[in-house]
Amino acid sequence: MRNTPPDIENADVIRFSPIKLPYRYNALEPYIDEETMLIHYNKHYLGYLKKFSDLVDRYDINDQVIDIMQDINKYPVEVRDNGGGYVNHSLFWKMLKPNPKGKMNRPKGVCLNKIIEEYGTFGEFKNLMVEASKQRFGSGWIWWVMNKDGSTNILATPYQDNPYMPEYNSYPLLGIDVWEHAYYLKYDADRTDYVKNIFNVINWDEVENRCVVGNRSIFDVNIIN
Ligand code: MN3
Repeated sequence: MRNTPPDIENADVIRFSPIKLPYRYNALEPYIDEETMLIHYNKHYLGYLKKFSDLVDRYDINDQVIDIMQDINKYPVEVRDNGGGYVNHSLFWKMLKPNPKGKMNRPKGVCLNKIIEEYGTFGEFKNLMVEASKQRFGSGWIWWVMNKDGSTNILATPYQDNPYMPEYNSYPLLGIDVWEHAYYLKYDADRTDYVKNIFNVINWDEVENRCVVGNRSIFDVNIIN
C-alpha cells in the first residue's frame, strides 16, 4: 500500500467518497422532513464515512468496499459498524426519490413481476416490510434482498449490518433505515407510521436496476458509484 503511486492513493480516496444526495434536503417532504435529512446526511452518514476512512488507513485495508462487506468477519467490529453505515446509507439515498405530485411511487417491470410472483400483491409486500420493521427490536435496517438462486426475501438486520455480509449472503434490492435517527424528529417513536410513509418516496427505478443486475446473478459488482 505504501509503495503505491500517489494517483492510486487518490483513487482510493475517491472510492470512499460520499455519494452526493440526489435531491434537496426538503425534497422528500412531507414524508421525511428537511431537518432529519440534514442531520442524517451530514452528521450520521458523513460521520460513518469519516470513521470508516480512518479505520481503512489504520488497518491498511486495500479491498473494494463490497469485498470488505463480504468478508467482514476478518475485521474488527468497528469496521463492520462504520463500513456498514457508509455502504447502507450510500444505497439508501439512491433508493429514495421525491414524489412531488403526492402519488405513491410504485414498482414496475422485473421488480413488480417478482413482487407479484413471490408475495401476491404490492400491498402484501408492503405489509410484510412494515411487519419486519416492527420485529426488529432496536436499531437496524429492513431489506428486500435477492438470494443467489434468484429468489427474494424480506430481511431485518441489526445495527449497520447489510445483506452483503456472509451471515446474510444476499444482494440488497431495497433497504429502509429504521434507526430512530431516521424518523424520530417527525414520527416520534412511531416506526410503523414512518415505514408506511416512506413507501411514498421509494425510487423504484433504482430498485428495478438492482432487480435486473441481481437477475444476472452478479453479486460482486461495485454498487457504490
Ligand atoms: Mn441512518
